[in-house]
Amino acid sequence: MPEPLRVTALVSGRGSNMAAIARAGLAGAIGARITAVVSDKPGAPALGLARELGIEATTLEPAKDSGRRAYGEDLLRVVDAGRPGLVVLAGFMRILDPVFTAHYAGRLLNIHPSLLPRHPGLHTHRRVLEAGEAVHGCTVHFVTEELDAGPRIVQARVPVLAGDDETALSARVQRWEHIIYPEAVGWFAEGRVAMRDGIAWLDGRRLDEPVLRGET
Ligand code: NHR
Ligand code: GAR
Repeated sequence: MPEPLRVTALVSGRGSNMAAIARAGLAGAIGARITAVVSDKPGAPALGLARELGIEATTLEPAKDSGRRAYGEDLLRVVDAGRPGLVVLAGFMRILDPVFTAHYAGRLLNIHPSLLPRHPGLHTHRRVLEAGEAVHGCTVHFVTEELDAGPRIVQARVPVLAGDDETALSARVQRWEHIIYPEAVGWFAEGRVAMRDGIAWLDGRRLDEPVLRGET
C-alpha cells in the first residue's frame, strides 16, 4: 500500500466537511489523511474538532491592514510547511489571492453549496429559496483564481421541499457534502482525478459535466 496522501484542510467555521474527510481517512475508506488544519478565524469550532481527531490545528489570521496578497503569501508558507499533496477548502470563507491558487493549481479543491455554475458566491441556500427553485445541491471543484468557477468534479442534487427554510435546506445539502467530498478526495488520492489544461479529468476522460449524485 502506498503512503496515504497528506491533506491540509483550510477552514473558517464548523468543520463538518473536514471531519467527514478525516474520518473517511482514519477508517481506511480513502487513501488520504488530513494531516493539518488551518483556520483564518481563531474561534472556529473546526479547530477543536480537528484536535479531537488528533490533527494539528493552527490559526492564521490576516494581519491588520494587510491585503489579500500578503495573506496569500503567509498562508502559502504555513500550508507548505505541512507538505500536503492536496489542499481542501472546507467552509473556508476568504477569497484566495492568485499567488496561492497558482502555487496549488491542480492540488486545491473546494466544496461549494450550490449546483455550480448556478449561484457562485455566498448565501446560496437563501438565494435558491428566494428564486423558488425546485432543485439545489453542492459541487466539488478544483479551485482556480476565478471564484467558484474552476472545473467541476462531482455534484449532488437534492430537492427543495415545501416549507423548507435555510436551516432545513442546508442540512439536506450538507448530508451530501459529507458523501461527495470524501469521495472526490479518494479519487484524487488514487490518481483518478486531475486538472489538466483547466479541465477536470476522471479515469482519463474529460469531465465536461461533473459526476452526478443525490436524490433527484
Ligand atoms: N478563492 C479563489 N481564488 N477561488 C475560489 O474558487 C475560491 C476561493 C476562496 C474560497 C470558497 C467559496 C465558496 O465555496 C472559495 C473559493 C468566500 C467567498 C467570499 O466572498 C466567496 C466564495 C467562497 C468563499 N468571502 C468574503 C471575502 O471577501 C468574506 C466573507 C466572510 O468572511 O463572511 O473574502 O463559496
Ligand atoms: C458547507 O456547507 C460548505 O459548503 C459551505 O459552508 C459550509 C461549511 O460547513 N461553504 C461555503 O459557503 C464557502 N463559501 P463545515 O464548516 O461544517 O464544513
